[in-house]
Amino acid sequence: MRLIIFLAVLASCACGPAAPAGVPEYGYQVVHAYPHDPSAFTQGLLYLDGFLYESTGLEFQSSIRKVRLETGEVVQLFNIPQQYFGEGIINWKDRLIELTYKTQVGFVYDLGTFKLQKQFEYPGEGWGLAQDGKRIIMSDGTHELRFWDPETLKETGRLSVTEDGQPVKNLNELEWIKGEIYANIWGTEKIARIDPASGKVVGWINLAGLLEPADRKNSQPDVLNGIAYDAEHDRLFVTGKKWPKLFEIKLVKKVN
Ligand SMILES: [Ca+2]
Repeated sequence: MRLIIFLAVLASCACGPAAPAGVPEYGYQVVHAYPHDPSAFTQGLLYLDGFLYESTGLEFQSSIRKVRLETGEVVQLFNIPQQYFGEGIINWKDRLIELTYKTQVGFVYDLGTFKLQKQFEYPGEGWGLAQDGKRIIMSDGTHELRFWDPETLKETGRLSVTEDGQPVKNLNELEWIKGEIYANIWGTEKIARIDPASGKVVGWINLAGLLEPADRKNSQPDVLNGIAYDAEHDRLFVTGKKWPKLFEIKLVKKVN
């Protein structure tokens, strides 16, 4: 009888008031794995009209590339001047805009030819770029995102990104997906889903285990870096620095 009462108490606890709702967590399902250049130190990634556009970093190795999704083939490439460490890229109209890491200089290229059109300056470090159709969104490694006018590339505002009132730092590669900002947290296998109005993290995506140990061993890959979204077909792509694969994934909400 005592056991029955104990079980009944347990059951009533399980059915009692819910704990305060935490930030939802998401795992993933791999829809498809595509080849990715294992020498590409990925910094920025976007999808446009059937191709990926990717920027790579490190001094002497930085480039912007147009990549065929299905094969990973680099169909167009521009090596940026050796003294610059390339960072995030984003498209705006017929242009590609790119950041550099610590040199406080950005570049504007012709989207079709990759011809350098101009360079511009901004304060602080440059990490990631995205755009929401009206604004360019920029990360600098802190917990703040900057908004830029896409034509003038001047700052128009900032957003402090928080979880439970605490700053979420190391915001890196960015993507605008269905009204949210996705930001991978540098050095982790996590992507934060951010409300662009409040700056609050509204979801965490955990990509642990996405790149299998065998793939890590063969090509010395680095951290997760690179989020791209095909809005027309609702496809989400992720990869990492020197990863031999680029994945299309679907998010799977975890049940607490
Ligand atoms: Ca991106």
